Amino acid sequence: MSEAEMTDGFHLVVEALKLNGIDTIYGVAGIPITDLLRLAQAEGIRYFGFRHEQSAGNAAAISGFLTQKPGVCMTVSAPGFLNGMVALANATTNCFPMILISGSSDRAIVDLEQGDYEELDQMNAAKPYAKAAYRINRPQDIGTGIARAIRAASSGRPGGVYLDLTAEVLGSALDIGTAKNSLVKVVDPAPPQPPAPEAVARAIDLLATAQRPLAILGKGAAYARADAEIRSFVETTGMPFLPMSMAKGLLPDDHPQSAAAARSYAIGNADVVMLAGARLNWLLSHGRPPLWSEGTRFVQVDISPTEIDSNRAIAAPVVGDIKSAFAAFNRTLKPGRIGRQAAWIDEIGKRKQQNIERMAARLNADPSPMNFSSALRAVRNALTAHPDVYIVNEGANTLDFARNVIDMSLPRHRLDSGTWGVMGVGMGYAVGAAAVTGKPVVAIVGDSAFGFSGMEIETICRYELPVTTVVFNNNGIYRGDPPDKPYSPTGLLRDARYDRIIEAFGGAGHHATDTPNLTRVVSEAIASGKPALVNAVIDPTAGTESGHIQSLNPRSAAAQKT
Ligand code: ADP
Ligand code: TPW
Ligand code: MG
Repeated sequence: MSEAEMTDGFHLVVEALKLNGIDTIYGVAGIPITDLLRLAQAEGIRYFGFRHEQSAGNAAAISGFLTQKPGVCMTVSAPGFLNGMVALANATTNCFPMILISGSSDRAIVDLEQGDYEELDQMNAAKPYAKAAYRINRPQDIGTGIARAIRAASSGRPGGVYLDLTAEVLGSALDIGTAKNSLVKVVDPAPPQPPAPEAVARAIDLLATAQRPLAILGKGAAYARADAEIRSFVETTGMPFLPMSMAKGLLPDDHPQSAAAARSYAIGNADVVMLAGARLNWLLSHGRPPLWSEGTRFVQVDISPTEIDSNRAIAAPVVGDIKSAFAAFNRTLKPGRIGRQAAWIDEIGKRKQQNIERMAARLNADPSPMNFSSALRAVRNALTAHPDVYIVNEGANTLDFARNVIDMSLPRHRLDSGTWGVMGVGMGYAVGAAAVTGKPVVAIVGDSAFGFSGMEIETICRYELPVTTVVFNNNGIYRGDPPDKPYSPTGLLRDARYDRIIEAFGGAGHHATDTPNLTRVVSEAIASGKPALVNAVIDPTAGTESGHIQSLNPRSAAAQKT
C-alpha cells in the first residue's frame, strides 16, 4: 500500500472533532500532543494555549455551559493531566459538558509501573471525578471514542468526560478507507427528555393548592436555554421567583416578580416551592430549617432522576429536560389555576422595598478607601451602558457583594465560583467566555482569587481578548492584615500593584483608589475592547471572614451546636 493511502491517529482525532462541530480547543502543549495541536490549528480549529491546564480546563468547561456543546481541553500526560483534572471535576460538579483529552504514556510500561516518562494510569485516576472516563487503544476506535465522549458529556445531566489517548494510538498508521469508515457523526447528542404527563399534572395540581408559591431557578435552567418557556410560565402564574447566582438574568433582576431582595422571607414562608435546575445542596441550606420551614412542599424539575429526594422529600418530581417540562407546564396551565396570591406578593414586595432601601444607603456611601459596596456601585455604573458584558466573579466578599449589587438582565451572563465555591476559575472562564461569545468580559475577582489563575493575563494579552479584570484588592483572603504585623494565614502583600502585571504583557493597567476613577477606567477598558486590569484598592478592614458563609467555619459551626 502506498503512503498516500495511509493516515494516522493525529489526523483522525482532528477529523473526528471537526466532523462533530468542535471548533475550539483549549490546552497546554507538550509530548505527546504537540503535533496534534499543530495539526488541529492547521485544519482550522481555533486553539487557545494557556499557562496552566487548570485554566484551559476551566475555559473548556464554561464554553460548554455557554454553548451546550462540550468544551474540549487537551493536556500532556500525568502532571498536565492532573492539572486539568481539577477543572474536569469542577465541570462535573457544576453539570457543565466538557471533555478532557490527555495524551498518555506507553501502557505496557505504565501498567507494570516501570517508570515511563510522565507515567500515570490516567483513565483510572480520572474515574472518580468524571461523569465517564474512556481510553482509546486502537486508531480505528478514535471515531467511536470521541462520539462516546461527546454523548456522555452532553446528554442527561451534563458533566466532565475524560478521554485517554495513548501516544501509540496517535502515532499509529491506518489506511484511509478504514479510517473514514471509523468516524462517527453524533446525531442528536443531547436528546430532549420530556417528562411524563402524569408528573406534569401532579406538579400543576400541587402548585394550584399553593397560597405562597415560589419558583427557584438554578443554573440547570439557565443551561437548558428554555428562556421563553420559563418566562412565560413565571409571568402567567404571577409567582415570585428567586434566581440562583448563575441563573441571574434568566429573568431580569429588575423583574417585578423577583424575590431576590426578600430571599430569606420568601424561602422561609413559601408553602410550595418549584425548583427548576437547582439542587437542594449547601447553597440552599439543604432545604432544611432554620432557613426553610418543615411544612413546605416541593416540585422539582430536573433531568437527573436520582437528584429527587436527595435532601428532602419531593412531593412532585418532574424528571425531564427543562425546556420540554416548561413547554408542557405552559400547555397544561389553565388560566386562573395557579392564582396570583395578592397578600403573599404584597408582603414580599414590602420586604423587598425595605431591603432595597437599606442596601441603597450602603451603596451610596463613599468611604475612603473604598469598601466592597462603594467599589461595586462604581463598577455597576460602568456596566449600565454595556448590558451584554459577561461577568465572571470569584472571591469571598468580592463574590457575595457582587452577586447582590451587580444586576443581570440577560441569561447566562454571570459565571462564578459555582457549586464548589472554587477559587481559580476567573481567568479561564474569562478566556472561554470571550472565545465563544466574542463579547466583552468583566472579571470581578478578589485579590486572593485572582492569584490562582493570574498568569493567564498573558494568555488574555496574547490573544488580545476583550477582558477587563477588576481586582478587588484588600490585601488578603477575606481582609488584609493590620499594618506592622507579621503576615497572618489570610494576609497577602500589602498594597500590591496587580495592574503592573498586565503592563508587562502590553495590556492596559489602571490603579483606582476612588469611585469616580474606578467607573471611568472600567468604562474605558470595556469600550477599548482590549485587555485591561484594574487594581481597585479596597479597605483592608472591610471584608468579613469567609464572606457570607462564616457559619460553615468549623469553629462557628461547633458554637452553633452548643
Ligand atoms: P444552582 O447551583 O444554580 O442551584 P445546581 O448546579 O445545583 O444549580 O443544579 C443544576 C441542576 O440542573 C442539576 O441537578 C442538573 O441535573 C440539572 N439540569 C442540568 N441541565 C438540565 C436540563 N437541561 N434540564 C433539566 N435539568 C437540568
Ligand atoms: C481552590 C478557600 C475561599 S474564598 C478565598 C479562598 C482562598 C479567597 C478570598 O479572598 P479574595 O476575596 O479572593 O481576596 P475577598 O474579597 O473576600 O478578600 N482554594 C480553592 N478554593 C477555595 N474556595 C479556597 C481555597 C477560599
Ligand atoms: Mg481579598
